[in-house]
Amino acid sequence: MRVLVTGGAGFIGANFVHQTVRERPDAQVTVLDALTYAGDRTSLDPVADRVELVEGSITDAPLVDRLVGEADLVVHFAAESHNDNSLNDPSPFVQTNLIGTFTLLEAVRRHGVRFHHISTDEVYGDLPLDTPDRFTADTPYNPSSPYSSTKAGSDLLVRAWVRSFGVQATISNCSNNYGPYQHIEKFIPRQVTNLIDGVRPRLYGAGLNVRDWIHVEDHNSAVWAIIDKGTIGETYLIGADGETNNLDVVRTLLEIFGRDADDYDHVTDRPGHDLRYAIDASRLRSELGWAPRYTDFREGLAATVGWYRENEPWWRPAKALTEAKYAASGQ
Ligand code: NAD
Ligand code: TDX
Repeated sequence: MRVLVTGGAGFIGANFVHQTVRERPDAQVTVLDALTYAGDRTSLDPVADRVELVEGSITDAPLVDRLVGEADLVVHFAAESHNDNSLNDPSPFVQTNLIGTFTLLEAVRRHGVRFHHISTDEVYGDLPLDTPDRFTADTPYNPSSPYSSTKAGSDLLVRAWVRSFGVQATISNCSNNYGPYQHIEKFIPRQVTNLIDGVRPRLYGAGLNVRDWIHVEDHNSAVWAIIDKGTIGETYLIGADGETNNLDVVRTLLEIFGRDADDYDHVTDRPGHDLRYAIDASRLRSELGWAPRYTDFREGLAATVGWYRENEPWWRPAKALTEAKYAASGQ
């Protein structure tokens, strides 16, 4: 099977390519990635002999048309993915997340190629703290940020292309991922690399916002379950019952590093900061028989800390610039 992975040099996409090469010996993988600040070709070094990397944008219609025409399956991870960046400059979010997804949809429509669209739980907006409510596929869309609104728009494009043109597509909306190869602008790797540098972790506001953490390997095994067994046109929510507030994440990291439990700082909050995300993934479990393997969050975090300790050459070049950008926003 010929698989085209967009955004395969980014965090989740690179882990997906590694998992695919490991577990699907028949897969021929091509990655299309623009290698933005968030893409890193070295993330594919361990599988370089099995993967072709094409440097280019999903908004480049002739390139996309050629690559889609050579594929049996497109798995679409490419996106601008960071909320804080979308608040500073929404423009690339509209280009990549909306125009890029449109460009891919037109190509899979022309060539009749199976498409899986990777999206986020943030399309549903946020939930109150301390309620049992969770997102399901029936929750109305209510995105808060330029990032989540462009992801919501991309999901709606996919749904319309399925209904209007019979495109063979599925969608998944996943909760917050953690694991190896995540850009250090994101919450967990930012605090891990701060702690490696002896710097105190930075919590936005009071630190009580809740995220529903899932290990990236579990996200990607769910994506394969949907590709293998999912129903065309359906939306599947992916989550692993990992609700934790940001303060508890920081406290767990401080404990792993042997630091004092109060060794962190509160910084300026994110404007429009979503309070809580929580996923009801019961459909994925019952209909497709999927289950997560990383069920102990502390263990998964400790392994992730180990990865960042052992792979400093991978993240070090981005650290100073990433922190300078945060410092300019008081974060
Ligand atoms: P990332 O920012 O780490 O990687 C994105 C990749 O896309 C990078 O390699 C980048 O170079 C590439 N890219 C950006 N613009 C491109 C363009 N125009 N053409 C081609 N490639 C381009 O993101 P991630 O965290 O790996 O997220 C991957 C996908 O998963 C995104 O669609 C995101 O919305 C979704 N998602 C992420 C999370 C999470 O917790 N990180 C959770 C749920 C869903
Ligand atoms: O330094 C920080 N301090 C802090 O308290 C940073 C960078 C973040 N935070 C908070 C904000 C959030 O409540 O931590 C939480 C997680 O922040 P991010 O890592 O920026 O993730 P989030 O905004 O929740 O979005 C992530 O999950 C959903 C991904 O970046 C998205 O791509 C995905 O769709």
